[in-house]
Amino acid sequence: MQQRSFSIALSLFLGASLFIAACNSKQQSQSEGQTQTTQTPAPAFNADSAYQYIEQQVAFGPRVPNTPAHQKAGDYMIAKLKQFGFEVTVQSFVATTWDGKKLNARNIIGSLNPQATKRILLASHWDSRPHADQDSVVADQKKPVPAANDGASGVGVLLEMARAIQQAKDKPTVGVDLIFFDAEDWGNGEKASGDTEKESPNVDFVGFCLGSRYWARNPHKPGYSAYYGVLLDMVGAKGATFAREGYSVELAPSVVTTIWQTASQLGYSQYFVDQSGSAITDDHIAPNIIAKIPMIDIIHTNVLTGAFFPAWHTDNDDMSNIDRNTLKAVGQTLLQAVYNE
Ligand code: AHN
Ligand code: ZN
Repeated sequence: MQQRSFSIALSLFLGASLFIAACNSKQQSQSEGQTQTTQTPAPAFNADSAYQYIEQQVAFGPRVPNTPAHQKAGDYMIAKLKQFGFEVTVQSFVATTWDGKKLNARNIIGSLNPQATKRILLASHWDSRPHADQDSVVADQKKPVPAANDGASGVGVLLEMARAIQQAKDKPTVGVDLIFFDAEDWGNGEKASGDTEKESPNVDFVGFCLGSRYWARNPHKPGYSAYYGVLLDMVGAKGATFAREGYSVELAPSVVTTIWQTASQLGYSQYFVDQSGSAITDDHIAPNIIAKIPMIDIIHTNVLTGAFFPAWHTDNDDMSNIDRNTLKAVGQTLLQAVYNE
């Protein structure tokens, strides 16, 4: 009798332990003196799908503010976020450029688990640069940039993450905010490079990053904060290399470590290289400096020269630059990082 109640107690105990372990897969378990962490596997990131989302943006034409292509692409992104079950906030504002133009701009925000207090912010700019001023063909320098990599790639990766999460059986426990910043790329390249050398990091750099500066000063929800943030910029080119960007290391070192470690665990170290890169003025600066959110920039630079990809700010930044393997490395790494929290 005593034996029997003991075994009932034992099986109840074992059953309860198994149940608790099953409920919390992120729990640390002690076995033979070793601490092991098991993690919720992230859903698969579909690179074909991400590629299509980039293709569709590019098909609208260059998404230069104050043009119909820009309007249509923004509407498309809003519709996709809603389709994937994200709560959408559109932040409309007028941005004044360094050359005195007024741009009708929209920051587009998609939120998952809007009530969760612990949040991860993932961002990319969605506008196209109005002038391909780096093009070697002088006649093309006045054309707008197709911006497949410098613009659409980050948005495509984030939209595919949204789709993958919606399809997944297991959902992330953290809140996730996808922010598509507008009016990033109207900057004056020459002045901006001098500017960033002078003061480091400088929120008031000439002309770039108007959308992220607006958002950091006027967050879409009062008192908004995030546990950390990741910006994607030029994340679609074949053989892309992401060195640890300088301001990211300075302002959010632990986030850099987390993301590079996650990439390494997934076997993507040929993309997320173990190397320090230069400091780049981008949409992560204002969130860090103004909104006090530790945010890093995953940005493709050449490991030897530090230059951006060859078609940067040229008429050649079209779909021929986009490689599904790069999209997969970035998207799967970020999905896993989200599911690790
Ligand atoms: C500068 O050239 C100072 N920053 C690069 C920001 C950028 C432009 N990212 C994409 N296009
Ligand atoms: Zn650009």
